[in-house]
Amino acid sequence: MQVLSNGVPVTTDSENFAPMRDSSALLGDPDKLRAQFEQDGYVYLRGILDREKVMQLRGFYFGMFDPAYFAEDTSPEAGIWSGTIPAGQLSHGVAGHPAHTLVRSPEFEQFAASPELEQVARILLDDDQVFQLPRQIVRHFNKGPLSSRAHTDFDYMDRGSASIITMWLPIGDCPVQSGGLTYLEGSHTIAKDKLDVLKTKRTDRPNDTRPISHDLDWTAQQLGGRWLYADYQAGDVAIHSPHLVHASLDTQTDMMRMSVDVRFLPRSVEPDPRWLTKWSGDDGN
Ligand SMILES: O=C(O)CCC(=O)C(=O)O
Repeated sequence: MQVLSNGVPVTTDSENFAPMRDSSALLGDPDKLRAQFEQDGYVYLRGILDREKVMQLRGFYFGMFDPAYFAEDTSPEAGIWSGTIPAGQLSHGVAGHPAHTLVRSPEFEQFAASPELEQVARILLDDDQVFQLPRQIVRHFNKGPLSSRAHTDFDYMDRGSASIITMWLPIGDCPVQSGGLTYLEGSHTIAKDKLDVLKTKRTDRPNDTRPISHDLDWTAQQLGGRWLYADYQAGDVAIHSPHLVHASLDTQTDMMRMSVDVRFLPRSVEPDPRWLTKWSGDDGN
């Protein structure tokens, strides 16, 4: 099956598309893990969260939808799309939509407070006092030509400190064909003005100055580097620098992609005020 992002094919030969480095073995060696993060702009840690807890959150979320959204004889936890959007289903993340409800639920709060996440944040930020931003985003895609465009996080949070890390958590298994996160190798060291000049050149969102492009091949041709992928499993975490260019891939399976991103920063630095309130799909940020 071809790999796509926003309906545009992504070249997958080994010169353009490569697996992420798995840094799980460095978990017991904080200095080496931090050095790897600084070198690559990301670390990919497999199975650091309890799979059962992750799958329970998936089941809790999909359990809030109309059963017509799911294929017959499948559980909400499996998250298998029926191929139809039930009448009356609200836009993603607006008040009343399950994603909006989820991020305000005790179930989610407990999940986001998993000590494994804070422990890794302390290592990567090299600080014992870390803080999780309250604006935590739930993403969910059924099959279709839609995914996150190439961007850096700092373009969405540039009214605060850049001493911040993002954790991307697949809530369920997410092989490449289900549309997970992809990183542009080595892009965290590229100067901002080199990224900024690309933003108007090839974009399906001419009125939004934040994304670089919806075309991942074109982005890699301009900046160099391969797109890095993973066949994520529930319990894995991919963590990136706010300067690393990343995007996501289209969901081409009936199994829906659900993920959460949470962000940590040292308590001593100034957060972007837009990230201090709960996320809503229509908050414009
Ligand atoms: O999950 C996605 O599609 C994009 C997530 C993202 O860009 C992020 O976590 O920074």
